[in-house]
Amino acid sequence: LPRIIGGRYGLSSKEFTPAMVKGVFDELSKDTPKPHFTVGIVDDVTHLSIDYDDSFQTEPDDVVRAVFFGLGADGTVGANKNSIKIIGEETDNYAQGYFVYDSKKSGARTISHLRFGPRPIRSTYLIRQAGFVACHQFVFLDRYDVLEYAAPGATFLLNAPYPPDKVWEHMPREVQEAIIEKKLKVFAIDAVAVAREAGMGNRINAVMQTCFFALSGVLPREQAIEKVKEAIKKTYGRKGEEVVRRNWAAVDMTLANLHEVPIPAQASATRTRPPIVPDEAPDFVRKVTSVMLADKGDLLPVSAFPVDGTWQTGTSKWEKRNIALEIPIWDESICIQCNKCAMVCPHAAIRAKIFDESSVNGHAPASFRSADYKARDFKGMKYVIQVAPEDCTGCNLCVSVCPAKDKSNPRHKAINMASHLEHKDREKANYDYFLSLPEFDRSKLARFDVKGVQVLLPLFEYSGACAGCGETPYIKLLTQLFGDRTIIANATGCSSIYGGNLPTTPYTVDRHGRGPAWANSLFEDNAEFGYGMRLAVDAHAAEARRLVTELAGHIGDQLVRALLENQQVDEAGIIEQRAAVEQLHAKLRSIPGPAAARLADIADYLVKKSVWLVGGDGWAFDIGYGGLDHVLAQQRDVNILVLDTEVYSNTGGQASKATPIGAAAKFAVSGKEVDKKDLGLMAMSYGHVYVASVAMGANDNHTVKAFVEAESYPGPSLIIAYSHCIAHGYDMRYGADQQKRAVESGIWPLYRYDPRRIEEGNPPLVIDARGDKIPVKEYLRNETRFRMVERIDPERFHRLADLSQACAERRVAIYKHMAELRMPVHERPVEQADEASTAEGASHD
Ligand SMILES: Cc1ncc(C[n+]2csc(CCOP(=O)(O)OP(=O)(O)O)c2C)c(N)n1
Ligand code: SF4
Ligand code: SF4
Repeated sequence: LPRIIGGRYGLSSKEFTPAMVKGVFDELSKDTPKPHFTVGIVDDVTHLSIDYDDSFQTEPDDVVRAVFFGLGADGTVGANKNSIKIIGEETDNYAQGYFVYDSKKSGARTISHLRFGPRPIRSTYLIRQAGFVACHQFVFLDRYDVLEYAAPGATFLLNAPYPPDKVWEHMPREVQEAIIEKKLKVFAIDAVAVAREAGMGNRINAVMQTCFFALSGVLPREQAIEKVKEAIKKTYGRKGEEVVRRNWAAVDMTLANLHEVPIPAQASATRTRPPIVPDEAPDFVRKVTSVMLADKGDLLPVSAFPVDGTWQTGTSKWEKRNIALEIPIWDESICIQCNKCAMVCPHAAIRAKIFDESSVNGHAPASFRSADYKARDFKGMKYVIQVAPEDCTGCNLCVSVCPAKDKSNPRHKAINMASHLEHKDREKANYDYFLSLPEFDRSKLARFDVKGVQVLLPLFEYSGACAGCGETPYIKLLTQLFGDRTIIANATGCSSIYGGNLPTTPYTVDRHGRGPAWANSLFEDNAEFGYGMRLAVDAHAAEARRLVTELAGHIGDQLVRALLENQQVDEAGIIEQRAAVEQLHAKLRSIPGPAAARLADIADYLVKKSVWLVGGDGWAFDIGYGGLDHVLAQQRDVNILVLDTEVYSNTGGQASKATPIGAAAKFAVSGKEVDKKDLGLMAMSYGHVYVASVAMGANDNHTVKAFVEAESYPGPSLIIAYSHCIAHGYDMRYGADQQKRAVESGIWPLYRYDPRRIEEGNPPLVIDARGDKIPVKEYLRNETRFRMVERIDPERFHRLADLSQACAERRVAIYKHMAELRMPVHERPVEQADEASTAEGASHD
């Protein structure tokens, strides 16, 4: 009988190469092959994986192989796709491209693998040995073994922020040695300088693409340049002539700035590549995370992974991406200490702290600056704004919202962007010192405004969201306000990707090792998922309260009263409750029996939890709407945060029911005809739901107020948060300005509907912005998603813009009317989390 042997390959999207195929055949030809095998993973637990000779290759010599390291959203992948098209269409070559992205939303690493050859290309795996390697970001030389892809004698193209005669000395020693050993030809260009001179900002794709064609010789130079320009016109034509003209200018300036780097016979650098993570990183981070960060995760053996599938949080702090070309530098003499910069930063990379000078250790770096704190509370304290230079993405948002200017030079603000290269080391020392300063004592928080809450420790930091992201500042705020009591059910979308990312996780813990709990189920079931979390929390809390009463004789009346009567309405109450729970734990250790053991397990539920259901508009308005509506129709204390980017951002910008009228999006390319659904108004129709519409960039204090009110409301709350997004098509540094325009034009209302006001005899709806200050067109014209429609069909644009104006006016009129309505007072049907309601809650199925 033939022997049948089963094997698995490509596990977790891993590579399956000719070397592995040969390994399989070699295994089969053994006298006693393994009865089952895996190939491509190192399985040191079941020992079923087979060995193979990784250096075995079958690729023919006449195939041109090129590998490009780029930064997500820097245009490298797009340019390479264009190159494939050009070569595929303009030469007799066959072309192939594979694009490998890491898990960051953008602003992270991409590797493009391009093959060109005279015969159809059937190599369905990535390139290992390339004749051309390009590194579009100099910092990558410190982080990745870029030249591992270079075949002997290959050409290496490097974007370097140095003149050609200085490039060599700035390379780490390992890179110099690899260049010499492999006899590489090295070419360098300061592509950012060229792009900026051409008016392209930091977009270097056209420059680097031109270099590739000039060096690779796959097409005659003149013809290649002509084709690159044609491709630019095709790609960017819709964005306007100016964009095309600037790209062309960048192409024309490129070759004069491309230089061959002379290679000495010996490596001269004393600097070696820095360790991926520092020695003080936790064991797991050093042994597992760092391997993934170095792009060698596929080499991790099975035994490296936790058996129960849990994954460490608080690891993004070990991933120093250093992707900013410029970072904000603080001028304490101008700062008015408003904390707006810290509030808006998508990456928690600029922070505020107030501290008592007498309590610090006195080892401040000479460059560390602080100022006297200007406020009635905390008199005599010091204040500091500090950037995390290695985590900042250089998005510029903080600088653009900073209101403080030097009167004699209004271009100089209290924070100003300056070269990362020049300031990194100094600011890194300052930031390390900043982190060592004591955290603000939460129990002392008296003011719930931006100035007050931005000194609280964020428990969501350095995420892989896009530079300038409009979603993440809301999540960061959430963790600052509600700290480790936060429990988040996250719908699939951008927020589940940057929130639950690998290799590092941005949700983190405080100095007690406590942080938010977070989980993602699906796109479509998040409201139900989070509702289930609430029911579970309530059931545990009710059981804990029952056991406290049952064991009252052992625990003591005073502590029992403290535990059961504390309403935990503010931070001081929460802190008192935590202390009481600590005392309870101490008592329980000496109380025998299963009831005490059970109470010890669940006692932490006696501290109030804050349950949040978080997701995008695609989830809340469309795919998860049924569940969301169901949860709103209950009476449980859940808080819903909709990060409204008005499209499905995570999957490339498909229209949702939140997409506004006139916007071009996928599935609505010529401009959406119908206005966005008014989810807030629908939720208000229930009467018992707290509803707020916020836009942090337009009114940040309003956002804080809405979050605090929503959380304190003991029933369902819904916050719809305007989140600017790269899908809207403008430079994200202006995100806050654009939010302001949205509010001032009536496109985006600011309001708070609080059913508690009904009981006070007041209208429940309060409008917090007028919405008739500027015409809607003034808002629309700043975003490509609307302008595209104007370019293609001006008449349609004007029609849709007029409709949009009418819709905005209608919305404002409805809200104004509602804001005058006093409702009959009735008892609020909100249930508390007692045992009866838990039993009833559990029967909702
Ligand atoms: C049922 C289902 N359909 C489609 C997807 C693919 N998908 C994942 S995230 C996403 C878009 C999320 O958009 P949105 O809720 O607006 O959040 P954003 O990414 O904009 O933050 C889609 C379509 C999915 N995961 N599940
Ligand atoms: S530039 Fe952007 S990422 Fe950097 S500190 Fe400012 S807001 Fe944060
Ligand atoms: S936004 Fe400007 S003025 Fe306000 S705290 Fe930041 S640096 Fe100071």
